[in-house]
Amino acid sequence: MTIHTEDQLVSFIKETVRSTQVTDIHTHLFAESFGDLLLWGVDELLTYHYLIAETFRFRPELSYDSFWSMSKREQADLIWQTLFIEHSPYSEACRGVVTVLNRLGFDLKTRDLNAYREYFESVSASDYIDRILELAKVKTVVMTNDPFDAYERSKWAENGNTDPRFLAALRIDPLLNLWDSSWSKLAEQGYAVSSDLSGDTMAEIRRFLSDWISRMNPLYMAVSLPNDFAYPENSVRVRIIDECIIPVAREAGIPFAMMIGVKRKVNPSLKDAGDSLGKSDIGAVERIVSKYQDVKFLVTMLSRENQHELAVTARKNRNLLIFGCWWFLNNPSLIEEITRMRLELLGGSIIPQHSDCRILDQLLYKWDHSREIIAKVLCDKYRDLLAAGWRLEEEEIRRDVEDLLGGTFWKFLGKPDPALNR
Ligand code: REL
Ligand code: ZN
Repeated sequence: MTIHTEDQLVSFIKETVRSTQVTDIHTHLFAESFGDLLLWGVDELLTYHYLIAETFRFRPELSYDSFWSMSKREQADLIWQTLFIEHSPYSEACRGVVTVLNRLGFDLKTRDLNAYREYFESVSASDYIDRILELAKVKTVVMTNDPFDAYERSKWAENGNTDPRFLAALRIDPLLNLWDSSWSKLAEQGYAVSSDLSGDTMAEIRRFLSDWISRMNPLYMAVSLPNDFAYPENSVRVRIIDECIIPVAREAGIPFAMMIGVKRKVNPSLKDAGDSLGKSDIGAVERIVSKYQDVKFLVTMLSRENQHELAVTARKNRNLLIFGCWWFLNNPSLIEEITRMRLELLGGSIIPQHSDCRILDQLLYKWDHSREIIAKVLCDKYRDLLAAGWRLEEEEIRRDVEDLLGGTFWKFLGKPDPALNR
């Protein structure tokens, strides 16, 4: 149907963005068969590392050790008291909890955490997964799967993944960032590697990657990289990228995802909450993607300052697909700015957002909040077209939104969206 008025346009876009099912291309969630690796429920929500960092800011007297020696429930109580009762929860991470509780139908007037807890004690993981995916309208969740983690490896050995709504991504941070300590983990798994990369080491790393690709069937291989990531460079990391990651990605026909700009452990006392960010050299991205034009790269960068040049680099290299507003960028003001700029430079050939959820329930807020902004930006873009006399068809807008929320990702992979056959 043709759209004639602005009102019609705005309500159609809002409704379409709200109701379109998403492929969430990067999360830290797991399928039910991974047992307690899947985090869910209000105490997990409250102890999300974003909220831990915010709590310490309001509690100068709180020692790190005393916080870490508390039980999860005690930590959650303290965070609730600090961030939700003694202050108003308007930071994005706090607002997220409010959105989730609201979407689950809790009475927010009572602010009674124990009453909210009761619900989670009565529901099974399996029912809760169904409920959240349905409410969040997320059809496919891409996990982050770490073959260096012994506990996760045991889960792959026991059951693996049997839920088609969850798909794997092979995460290889230790291989590229911590070779000095990770080579022995490969050796323990039976790969003939040595710390100085001599002998069969490179071939054995390739064998390790191929074995895990066969076991997990990942959609891509992924790594987070520090803000001083350089390419090319005379380093173990770059040798492993050139001699192992690239050939294996090419052979398996899967992209290499680079998440660039993290500074790990700037405050180790905060544990997961202690990571930060820094500006990176876009030249490194330019050089690697243009050197390997037959390999696909998914790239996200953590610093706001890198976003414009990353979008321009994508214009020059069709084997580069940029994705998401990662971590410290996942705030309404920045999502809006970045999404607007990307659509202006790249049209729909982007993945505007991923959730990065660590806790299942967060799918509700991360996607609700992002959808609102994506819809707002799209309204402006289509409004400009309407004003310039372009004929707008509902079907075409629906197609474009489906692409932004997953279709572009599947086309880039060269695979049909598996959710279409479920
Ligand atoms: O995948 C990553 O490296 C990051 O997204 C995580 O390490 C980070 O802690 C995450 O919670 C950010 O949202
Ligand atoms: Zn992540």
